[in-house]
Amino acid sequence: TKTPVNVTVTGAAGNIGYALLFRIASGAMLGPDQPVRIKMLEITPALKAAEGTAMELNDCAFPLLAGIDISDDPNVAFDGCNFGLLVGAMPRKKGMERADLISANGGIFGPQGKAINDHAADDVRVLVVGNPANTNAVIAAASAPDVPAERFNAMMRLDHNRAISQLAEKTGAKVADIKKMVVWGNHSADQYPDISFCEVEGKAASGLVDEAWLDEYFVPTVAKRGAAIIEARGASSAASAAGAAIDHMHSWALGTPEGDWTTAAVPSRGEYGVPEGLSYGFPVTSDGKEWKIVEGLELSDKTKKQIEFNAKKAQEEIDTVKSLGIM
Ligand code: NAX
Repeated sequence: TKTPVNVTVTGAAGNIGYALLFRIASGAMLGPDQPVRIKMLEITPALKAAEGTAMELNDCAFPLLAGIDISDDPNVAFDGCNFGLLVGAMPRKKGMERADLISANGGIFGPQGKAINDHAADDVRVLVVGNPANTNAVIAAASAPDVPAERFNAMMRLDHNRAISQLAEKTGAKVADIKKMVVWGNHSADQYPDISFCEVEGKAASGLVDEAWLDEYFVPTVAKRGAAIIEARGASSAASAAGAAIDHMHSWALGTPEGDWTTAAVPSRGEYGVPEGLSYGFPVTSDGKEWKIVEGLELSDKTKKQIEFNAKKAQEEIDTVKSLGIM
């Protein structure tokens, strides 16, 4: 049997945490033969709730669960970390300016990045889920100079999955028969779900749906899905966000299938004109070790324009971070 790996989950007592931890422990994330030790990080007032979740995890008697640690100290929670899921973040409160939100989250993701730098395993891989996820990933990576920046991802997989689900519904195809979806950009209303390269049961998706449906329904429905879930459920996406985090780590650790790709926000090296250093949603493949951005795709003028617009917005957020002295 394999030796257990350490999986750190921040915000472990929150909504996404509650949907995420049980699937990590069940083997859904890293496979049915990989034992895991879960390390939960929470703020001090939420430690008791985290203990309750740990009790339930133990009560599931998961054969792959090798142990649980709970801490309010990032240096402890990231000690030996192989996989980090950074879910806990400061939510936007009424009357809060964007700069206030970024600065509050800088105070969380900066120190967590440093703790990862100083205590995590050499092979650590990090997925940032807490919003603004792309910017928080850049902040965490900047605070971890000894860890290669590409080990810090931000989550675009929920947007990717939402896009697949919408296209499946429209075309009557099974989700498993939809390949090469991509959502360019950052996890915000400015993202661009793009079916240009998509195949549905081996046929080009662009021939199956019309331009008006794409512009007027598909793109806004995917981009604003989070708000629609809140409206319907009275609470924000939790199980679907956790599911996307599981999918992201699964693809990264175990590889993407031949003939397909997925979407992950990874540091740009200037691909498709996206400014270097942004954490940006690209089409990517994984060999089980690292992501590779799919290069050489021929972009339509519309896609180019959307990528450029989104990159400008993402860059503005990073400029705010810099002007606040967070990095
Ligand atoms: P909750 O408010 O239910 O849970 C957040 C948890 O994080 C709380 O238990 C809180 O105590 C903890 N926390 C706060 N600061 C912390 C710190 N410094 N260290 C450790 N833990 C800390 O939110 P939840 O619904 O779980 O959402 C978590 C984050 O995911 C939010 O930022 C949310 O905006 C973001 N989302 C990101 C998505 C994406 O696609 N990237 C989609 C879903 C979700 O909206």
